[in-house]
Amino acid sequence: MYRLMLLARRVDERSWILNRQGKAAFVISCQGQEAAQVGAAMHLRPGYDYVYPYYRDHGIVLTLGMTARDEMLALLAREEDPNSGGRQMPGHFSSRELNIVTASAPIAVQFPQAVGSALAFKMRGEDGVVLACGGEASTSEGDWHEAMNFAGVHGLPVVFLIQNNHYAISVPEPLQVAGSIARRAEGYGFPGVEVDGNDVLAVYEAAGEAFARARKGEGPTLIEAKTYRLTAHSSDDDDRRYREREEVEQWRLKDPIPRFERYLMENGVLDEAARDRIDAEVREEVREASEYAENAPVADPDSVLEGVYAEGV
Ligand SMILES: Cc1ncc(C[n+]2csc(CCOP(=O)(O)OP(=O)(O)O)c2C)c(N)n1
Repeated sequence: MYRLMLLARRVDERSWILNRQGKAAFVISCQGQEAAQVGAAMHLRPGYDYVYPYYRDHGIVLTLGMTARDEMLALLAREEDPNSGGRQMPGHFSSRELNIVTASAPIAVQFPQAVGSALAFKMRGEDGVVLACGGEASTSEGDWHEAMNFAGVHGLPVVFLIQNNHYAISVPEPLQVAGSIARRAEGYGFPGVEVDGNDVLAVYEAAGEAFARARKGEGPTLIEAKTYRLTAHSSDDDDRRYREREEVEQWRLKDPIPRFERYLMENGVLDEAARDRIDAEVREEVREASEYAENAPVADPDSVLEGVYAEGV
């Protein structure tokens, strides 16, 4: 989990560099949310369970088996990008082999779709689980409430993971969320838990219980992971206009990666040599991925409508 969190962070950092160099048009970060993502995604069986990620979920797709190279190919819109052949926005993940369902730009539309996949698992009598992710602002949308209700009524095998990072672009949580997100689950007839989203082990444990319940046919769970995004909303946003630097610095002290690193070292799982080796390997993986993608061909403009309209209908 430590390596995956670090990989997500380094891919993200590299993406910002490529953006500042004018090579990547748009970056949307997972920085600060790696623990919530990796801790939950560890319970997925790639290619069997289904995932409806949201645009920040680099940690989720990397845990499932996407690579740094896949991420860089998508970021730079290359033909070989396995998500969409360079046609989707970065962060709109998709993989048939890994059962990652592509996202649309409107927030929260993934939740009713995820619940539909969970219904299919139930109707087929299979023990698959669907993970559906979003930020706290997506819980303001009707789609989320409809999905929660339908999942509760039909006792579906779906885990809702809300990564509450306290902002919807510039809108702070108190102007967006009434009451507690986790406690809303009770109204839909299933358990909701609030967890420290910067503690990967806490998320791992909460998600483990949720996945086990779903697999046993005991229905949905809502997990609200309290976390913080350390970067601006996207590379087009200037977060200095709506939040104090002191606030960001306070949250940097709770950064999930150094926190987990300290824990592993204190408990004798990781030492400085192993830490440095993992860091060097991850940096090299990301450097190679970036170089590969920069040299990869962009999609042929004549193929722009492929995958948009059905052929031969
Ligand atoms: C239906 C809809 N409304 C508004 C937007 C514009 N928009 C994109 S991301 C975003 C903020 C979402 O915040 P949250 O769900 O908390 O996730 P975060 O980006 O904070 O991780 C908004 C308002 C959109 N994409 N779709």
